Amino acid sequence: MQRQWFVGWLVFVAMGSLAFGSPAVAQPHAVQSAASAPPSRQTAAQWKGLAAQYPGDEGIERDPRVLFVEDFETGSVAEIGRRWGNIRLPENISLSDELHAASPGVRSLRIRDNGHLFTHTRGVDTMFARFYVKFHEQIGYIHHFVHLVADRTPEPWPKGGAGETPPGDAKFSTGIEPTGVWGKYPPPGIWNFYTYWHEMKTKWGTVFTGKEEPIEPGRWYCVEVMLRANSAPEKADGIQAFWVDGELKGWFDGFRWRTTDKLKINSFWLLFYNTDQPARHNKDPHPETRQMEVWFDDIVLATEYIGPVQGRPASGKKRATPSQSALMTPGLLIAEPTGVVFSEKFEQGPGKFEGGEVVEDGAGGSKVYAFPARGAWIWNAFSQPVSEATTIRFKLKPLGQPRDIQVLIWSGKHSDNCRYHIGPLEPGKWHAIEFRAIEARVGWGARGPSLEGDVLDNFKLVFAGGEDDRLLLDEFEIGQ
Ligand SMILES: [Ca+2]
Ligand SMILES: [Ca+2]
Repeated sequence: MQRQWFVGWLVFVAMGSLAFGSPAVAQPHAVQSAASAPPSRQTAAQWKGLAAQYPGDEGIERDPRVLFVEDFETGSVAEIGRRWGNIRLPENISLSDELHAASPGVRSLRIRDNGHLFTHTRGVDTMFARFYVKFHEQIGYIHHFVHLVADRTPEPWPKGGAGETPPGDAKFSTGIEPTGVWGKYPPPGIWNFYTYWHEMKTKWGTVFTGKEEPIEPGRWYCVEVMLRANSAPEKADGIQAFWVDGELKGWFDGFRWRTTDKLKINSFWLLFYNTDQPARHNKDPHPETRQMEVWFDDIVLATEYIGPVQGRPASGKKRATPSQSALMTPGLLIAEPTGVVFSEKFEQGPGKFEGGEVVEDGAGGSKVYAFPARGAWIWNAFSQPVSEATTIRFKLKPLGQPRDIQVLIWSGKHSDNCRYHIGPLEPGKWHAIEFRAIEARVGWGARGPSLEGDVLDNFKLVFAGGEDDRLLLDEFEIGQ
């Protein structure tokens, strides 16, 4: 049973065109640091950093406080993308011999125009992210930049969510970004945080500006971010802070980032995202002369302050053993289903499904379930306590123009429907849908309480559409 489920997962991953090239390899086993007093702005200004213990960063990847290391010294861009787990626009990403003065290696990463690398670490309550960065001398204003993310239900790819306040048990994130402050500073501007969490007051995230020092284009900087979760769901003692070249430049505290300590910081997004919007917002007089290029190097993610590279490697030029995404270790970030507890393929009829009819799909003679906009549902055919692992998976093929496809699951606990919205699906094609039951939430926008801790004993699929529009459903499964 377990094996069957796992094979199904691999097939799903392949269908999603993901670049998981290497088999799962366990990360070096890391231990949580002993609990210590919450840091303050005063104590943080005195931190020396764990990089001081590893001249030239040599061996830093073996420190139990270190979550992830990338020095861009090993492998091609494609191989780097595979070990991170997700890469966007690799054709814009290259290896470069531009180096910062303390660089212990010979290569950095260059991104032009748009692109990203996205990865996961084991979930932590405090994440530090140190990276070296240089902007092109003719850089323009940048739309979005490097992010740290806490995501309860991580996927290999970064999720959207712009303009949406995330539920307090699902997600929070912060970006360290250059901003022009509406044209007050020349490009790329000054560093600030661009932050999303459940208590943010504005639709489009909240900005936190530290010491207002314009970033010089063409010069390397060592930037480090700390994102520290609140210590208990009811406490507003979360922090975010940033350092530039080892000096504390921004400190913001008093955040109740999350409403459950099951939500951990677990994702790092090396993002370079550009549109023409920031040039307009900052009234850039010469956007056409801009060169949107950035270099990155010597990234270390850890549970304690890292600090800039100190000294030289004892062995001369060093090369770190590259880290890889924690998502490649099944069950490390979120419990995985160990078996299929319910399955319906419609080969013997509709089973307990109602609202539609069994038809031949045509392809391979498989039978599938066709239903109109009012929906298809299954009641009391299973009864599963909803845990982190509870996963619902099925395939859908729209005929006509079904819109607003969504799942409704009645919650006895909340006396309301929990919803999960399925994005627009291209008609005439089969699509693999998979989500965690805890992602289903009360409310039209599915931003209310989660189905977590409830019982899954019914399921309904509905959509908006005309009289002749149909959805085809097949291979419905619940994993637990
Ligand atoms: Ca390097
Ligand atoms: Ca079938």
